[in-house]
Amino acid sequence: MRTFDNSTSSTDLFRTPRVFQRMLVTGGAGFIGANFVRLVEQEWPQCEVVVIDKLTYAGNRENLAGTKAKLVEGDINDAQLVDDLVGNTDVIVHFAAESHNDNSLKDPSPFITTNIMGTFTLLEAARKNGVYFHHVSTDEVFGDLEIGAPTKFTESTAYAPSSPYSASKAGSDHLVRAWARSFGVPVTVSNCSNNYGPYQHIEKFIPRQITNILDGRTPKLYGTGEQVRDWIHVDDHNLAVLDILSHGEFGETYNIGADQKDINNGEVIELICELMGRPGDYEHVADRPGHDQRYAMDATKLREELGWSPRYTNLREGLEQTIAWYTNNRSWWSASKESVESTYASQGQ
Ligand code: NAD
Ligand code: TDX
Repeated sequence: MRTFDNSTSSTDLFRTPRVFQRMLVTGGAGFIGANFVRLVEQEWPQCEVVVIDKLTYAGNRENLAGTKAKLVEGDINDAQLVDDLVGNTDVIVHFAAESHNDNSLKDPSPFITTNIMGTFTLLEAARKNGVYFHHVSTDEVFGDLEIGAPTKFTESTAYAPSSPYSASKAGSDHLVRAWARSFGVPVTVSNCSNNYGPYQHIEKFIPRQITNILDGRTPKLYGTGEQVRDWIHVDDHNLAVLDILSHGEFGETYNIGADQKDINNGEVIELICELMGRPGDYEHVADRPGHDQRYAMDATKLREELGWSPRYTNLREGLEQTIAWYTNNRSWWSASKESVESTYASQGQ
């Protein structure tokens, strides 16, 4: 069992950074995980990365093409495999999850199995092997805020998840904190707002609209489109995770958000249509049941205690880069477009 020095104050930006030689990334063949693996190679080239990923519909080997990461195809619920991998690493960075709200409304079952049971399996391995565990979570655990209100979620906002997805993530967050308090497992937790950028599955809002336009389809806006999301570029999310890994305080939670001015879904779709030369060309479709109205993250703690700030402060520029990526990587998404859209069509979306 290793011991960890956590004696300095969390406000000490100059605390000796933790340095890792070996890292286990769960869900590293998915959107945020694959971008994270690429970032670790750039920023921490000494670190050997092993990825465990079940390669569900959302995972893709190609997302790791050209990286040095070793991909182990496997389930985070496979206790023996997980224990073997955790016994040979210095840190676990846990991204693996079922991640799409709309899917959780059709069938919550894999959300419970992966997000709750899978996290439990990893925590038990972390406990047994004395390994540091970073848990990647979401702003959705806090429920939603009123549109137009000045309020934001802070780390002490009470949990009030709305969907099976967000409830399963909330459950996993609670497990992580309990394993820290009851068993002394060294953990950190991050809760981030909506990500966008390269390699995001085309079921999600922004890549769905970009690929709709590229594929000659009409972009689809749920309901009135007045819901607000707090968009952050995936690299900014992952840079914050690196900051937490290197000098975050064990047992602490950090909110991650880019402090964008409130922008609703209708305005985002308008912007995408404009940037792609099809201004105003989108349609309203059936709303999401239980649709969360507004998310907004207060990331003051992360900024002040760990010195993080976002690199992408202009959504228009981030979207231009993302549109260019989907335009230049048609083969990455085109094979799945028809089936994603026919599933949505069967739901009136
Ligand atoms: P994603 O769906 O793109 O990727 C998830 C990955 O996990 C896939 O590669 C999938 O194959 C893998 N996976 C699923 N079940 C598994 C299992 N049982 N065992 C092993 N691997 C499994 O998701 P994402 O958008 O990259 O999200 C990653 C994490 O970040 C999730 O925990 C999510 O809750 C969190 N998060 C996402 C966002 C966002 O905007 N996308 C925002 C905040 C937090
Ligand atoms: O076609 C669409 N049209 C539309 O209007 C889709 C797919 C979505 N929407 C709306 C619903 C949401 O208000 O856009 C908003 C964003 O939808 P999603 O991309 O599905 O994201 P969201 O439900 O907000 O959750 C995301 O952010 C938090 C991620 O998928 C989660 O994994 C993360 O935890």
